[in-house]
Amino acid sequence: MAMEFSTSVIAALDPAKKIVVLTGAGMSAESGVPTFRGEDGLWRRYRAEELATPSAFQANPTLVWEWYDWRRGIIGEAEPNPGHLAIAEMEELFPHFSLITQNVDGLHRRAGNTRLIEIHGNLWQVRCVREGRVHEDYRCPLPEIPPRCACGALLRPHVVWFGESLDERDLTRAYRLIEECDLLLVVGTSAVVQPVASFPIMAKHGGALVIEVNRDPTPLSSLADESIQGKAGEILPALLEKIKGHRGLSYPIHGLNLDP
Ligand code: BJW
Repeated sequence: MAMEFSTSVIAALDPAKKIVVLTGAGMSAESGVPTFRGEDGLWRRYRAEELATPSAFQANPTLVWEWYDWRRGIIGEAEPNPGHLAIAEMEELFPHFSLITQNVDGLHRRAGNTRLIEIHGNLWQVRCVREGRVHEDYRCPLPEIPPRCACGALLRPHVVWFGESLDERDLTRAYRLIEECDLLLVVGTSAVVQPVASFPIMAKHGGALVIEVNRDPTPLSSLADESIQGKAGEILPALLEKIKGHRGLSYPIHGLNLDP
């Protein structure tokens, strides 16, 4: 059965508009990547303060790295799902498109998105705690836990832990995109972790339309202009098809305006 969307949702996806997509862990759930909160969430089985904080790493880098190595194993096997692919296609279709993801799994990049900010970092990057140098490391499992830099110091995952500041450049870029956007599409996030949880509120203050796609209701659901309940891997491809059908070939694809 064809999925129905309100006319305001379709109208909001005008190709001339500035669109920002903001994603969270629910985006990758259908790729088999565990979310954090909720029934099957990671925080149900592990204590965040024991694993995703600088003090946890200081106290027990081996434990923290074992957890990250396990997650890298799951993510390494995962493939972008139809929701990721739909968002990658949106980047092709909309000239003013940006993606901000809280996900560290790299699946948006693998799906083909290039105009993206990985605001909580990337699990496939490691950082020397002494020199601050970042490099990619796709080995899985890691041959040595905890891994070490050539300088002898510990390497850590290049992700943002609780109590740590987000990268200032990324945050500045994200704030600007949020302030300037006409539409914010928020997908698969529980919208509780700051500062990202404030982005939809900021977007609304700036006059943007906020549309949420989530399997379950969240604190954002009542604030959003539209809250579409369902799985990202089903809603986003359907939404994309609807937009393409509604607009015909009027999108400026790859710089070519195909309007008759
Ligand atoms: C589906 C689906 C399907 C499922 N389809 N949907 C102000 C007030 C209070 C506290 C703070 C504050 N400012 C800062 C803080 C402290 C803290 C914070 O926010 N705490 C709150 C929890 C209260 N924030 C920070 O520490 C941040 N730093 C900071 O602000 O620095 C300045 C500062 C520091 C200290 C004090 C004051 C200022 C840093 C936050 C870093 C978050 N890091 C993590 C780990 C990253 C690395 C890793 O992966 O290991 O990031 S925590 C974890 O949560 C991860 C995620 O990116 C993040 C958000 O989770 P997300 O993506 O929303 O996932 P879930 O699981 O929560 O939700 C999944 C959703 O999907 C659900 O809604 C499902 O329904 C849905 N779903 N299947 C569609 N198929």
